Amino acid sequence: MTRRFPAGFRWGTATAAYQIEGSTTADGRGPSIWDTFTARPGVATGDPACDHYRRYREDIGLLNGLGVPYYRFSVAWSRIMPDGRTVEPRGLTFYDRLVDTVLEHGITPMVTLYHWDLPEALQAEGGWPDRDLASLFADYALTVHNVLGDRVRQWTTINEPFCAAFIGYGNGDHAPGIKDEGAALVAGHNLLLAHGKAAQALRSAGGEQEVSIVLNFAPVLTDVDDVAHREAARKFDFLHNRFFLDPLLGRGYPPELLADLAHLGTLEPAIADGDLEIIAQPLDVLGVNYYAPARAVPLEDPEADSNCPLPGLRGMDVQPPRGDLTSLGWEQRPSSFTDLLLWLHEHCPGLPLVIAENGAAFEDEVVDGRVHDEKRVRYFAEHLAAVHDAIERGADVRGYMAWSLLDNFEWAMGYTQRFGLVHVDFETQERVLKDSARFYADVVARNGL
Ligand code: IFM
Repeated sequence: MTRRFPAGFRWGTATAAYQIEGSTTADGRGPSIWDTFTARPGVATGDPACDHYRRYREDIGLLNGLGVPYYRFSVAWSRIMPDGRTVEPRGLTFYDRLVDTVLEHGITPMVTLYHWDLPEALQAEGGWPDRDLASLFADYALTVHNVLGDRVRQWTTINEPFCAAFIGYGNGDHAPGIKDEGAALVAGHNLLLAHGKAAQALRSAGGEQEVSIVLNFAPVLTDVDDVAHREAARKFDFLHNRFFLDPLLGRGYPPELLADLAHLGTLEPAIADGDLEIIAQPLDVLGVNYYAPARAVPLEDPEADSNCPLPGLRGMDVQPPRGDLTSLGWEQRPSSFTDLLLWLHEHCPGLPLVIAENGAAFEDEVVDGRVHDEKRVRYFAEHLAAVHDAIERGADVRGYMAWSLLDNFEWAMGYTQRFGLVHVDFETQERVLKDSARFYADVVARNGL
């Protein structure tokens, strides 16, 4: 059976600055929290990553060869403003040229303003738990827009505030490596505020831009349909999925969620008058990242802290993933993707969705100049079919960005996890198209599966 996607469906690939650029001290770039966090013996850093800062023409040429018409990338705040405030024109020039190169190949650029690489200078002032960052982020957004706004129409403020806040400040697995659950919730609120202020700034610049934010969702599964399991799933769902979504939709934080987090005592005092109005700026599309579901179980003691890495959860836990796993140990469950998109369609009426990331890490090998990554081909085929199912059942999904164009720096996992359509040899920087790249190019060319 052939599955055709709607006419005009946006096919793309996605990357993020710190994961691919390298050249972390070039042209006046200031350190970001990821430079500081990885500056420990034996820890992989974002240098040279894919050396994309110097090889961007080659990489955009690869994308062009695949015939993929959209390219989602992020701008590094610390290239534009090394201290978080003062403009470094050479940083702007890099993205100016990148956008021109993308356009010269007939590809549409989609810019993300923040993909986790906060200037270290702003972390030194307190980082995301400091609400002043929200206004500084809006200034940065406008600065980038002033230079690229004549050619870039699609703007995403922030990628996955969940990870920036809860993993960066909650369990400390990501930069800046802080373990403070109360601060993590405040960071989450301030990231939403930063989104709202940046969205206002982008709109004030005029033009026809499309403004979005990208959230990562984990649909929750339970084995048993009883009150205790439903409540465990609800707690996880509200914190993972609705902490960020509901305020963006103008509904504020769900009262049950505020009650779940009340014992930390930090979130409600951080919500100033007017914040929720600023956060609820109209969105043109919602960026959706999906990788895997989560499985929730109740704990016998409702007051016991959860072992799951979400700040402040009590009385529930997560179970290990099941079935076929990716090399990161993530469960492959395309049907949860369909369920998520249908739920979002209902929960956010009238808001178009774009899949901003979906993909999988597997162990790949170059053999005779080819990478036969059949597991990734299957992953993409199944997940694209899941998106198609959701569209057929009414979900308004406008596009799909494969994560990722290139194998890259996978944050705390360094270079051990390969997500790319294109294999990168990190010693030689040689690029090799994987079978999944050819498969994806074919899907794009047919606008279908
Ligand atoms: O590599 C990351 C990306 O930066 C954000 N979303 C998830 C991807 C895979 O872990």
